[in-house]
Amino acid sequence: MNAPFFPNPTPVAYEGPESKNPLAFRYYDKNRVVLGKTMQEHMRFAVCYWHSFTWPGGDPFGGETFERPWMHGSDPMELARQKADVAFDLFKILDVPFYTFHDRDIAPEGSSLAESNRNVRAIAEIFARKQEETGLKLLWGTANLFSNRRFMAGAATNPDPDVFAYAAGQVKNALDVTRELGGENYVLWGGREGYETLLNTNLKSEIEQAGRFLSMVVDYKHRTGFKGAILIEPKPKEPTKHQYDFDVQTVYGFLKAFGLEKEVQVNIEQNHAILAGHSFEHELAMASALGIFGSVDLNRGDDRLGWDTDQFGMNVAELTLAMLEIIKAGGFTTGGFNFDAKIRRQSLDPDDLIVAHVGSMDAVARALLNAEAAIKDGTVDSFVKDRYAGWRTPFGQSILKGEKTLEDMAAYVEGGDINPQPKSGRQEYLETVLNRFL
Ligand code: XLS
Ligand code: NI
Ligand code: NI
Repeated sequence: MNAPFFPNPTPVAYEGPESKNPLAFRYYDKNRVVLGKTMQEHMRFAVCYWHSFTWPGGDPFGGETFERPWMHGSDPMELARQKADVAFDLFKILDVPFYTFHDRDIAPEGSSLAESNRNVRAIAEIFARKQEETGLKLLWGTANLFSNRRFMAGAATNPDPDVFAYAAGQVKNALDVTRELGGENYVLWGGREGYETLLNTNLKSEIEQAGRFLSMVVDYKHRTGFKGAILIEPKPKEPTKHQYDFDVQTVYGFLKAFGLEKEVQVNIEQNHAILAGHSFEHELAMASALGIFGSVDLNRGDDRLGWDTDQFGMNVAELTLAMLEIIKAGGFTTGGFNFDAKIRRQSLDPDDLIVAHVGSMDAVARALLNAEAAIKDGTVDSFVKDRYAGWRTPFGQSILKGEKTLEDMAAYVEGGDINPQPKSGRQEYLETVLNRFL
């Protein structure tokens, strides 16, 4: 590479809401304290390697549009090193605390698993040095178990146990590298863990295999002393017609079936939520209710398209609802907001990468401020609290504790001549209240 890709790799500054500079923050002021934590601590932003540095701008009808310098050359390891330099420049410009990657994003696949794993290690050593120099941290690592044709019929859920073993060997290396780089989580997204037709599929066997695979990962995590969280990323479909990790509630059922519900949490993605027919905030609230909220892949799907468009999250109203759920869940612990988002294939300029991240970071910061105002106002919270007050009485509590039978309920109502009167749910009123803070 001759000229540097980003000619001026200095951090983007906060200029305040009046600024019209697209290369400045208007709301994201990382040291500003909101609800007891700085914005940086709330958000824990991460930039992903795959969309920003590995994807060339192709779609199913056309190839590369970006023509990035690190994607063209004869020595793939040299290109991987160039890519790492550009990536760390962007991390610096955006002043984010974290980044994320798949093994195949950072280093080329070799002719054997051993060679591929060595390539990943070699680049990870560069990362270790760069982390040391910059203070940047790894939010999570993961293994790409979906691009290579060997995984076309699944990784853990493949009909061939050798493919299961291959995937396991790849995950072992990715987990090792993630641990050595101090990664705070490890993610498993099962893009090929599903089926195209039941005519060639033994569903029972595949679910069993997926449970075994995840149990092996958890067991290895404990034996190697990996302190991070193991996260499953739900998605209902794409690339497979049906994916087993359909949504948060389905993943919880799967974890329960294999006794892993205390071991594994979820990484929730907006676009996956809407593909499952849910809202973003539904998936967040469900994860929180089930005690498995882990992290977020921040992006935005198109409501009218049935696939993952992975656009940058810019919808402040939607992000406010999401932020309210995240705060109710206690906020992130090991997780964070990972930009699983890509610029459109017409957004060719290096600046487009910066502007997209900055714009979305600002949208989230604004959402946090809106959520803070709604929480401080307290109207919505106290409405919900009052609505469920009956369940906090000794009577409500005794039902929940399992101290009452069906006959007790019948005797209570008939004996006491109980005739409950419906109360308004007041949805439009609550929506109007919330609009005051948007
Ligand atoms: C694809 C997923 C993927 C995961 C990581 O739809 O979002 O990018 O986040 O494998
Ligand atoms: Ni994702
Ligand atoms: Ni996705």
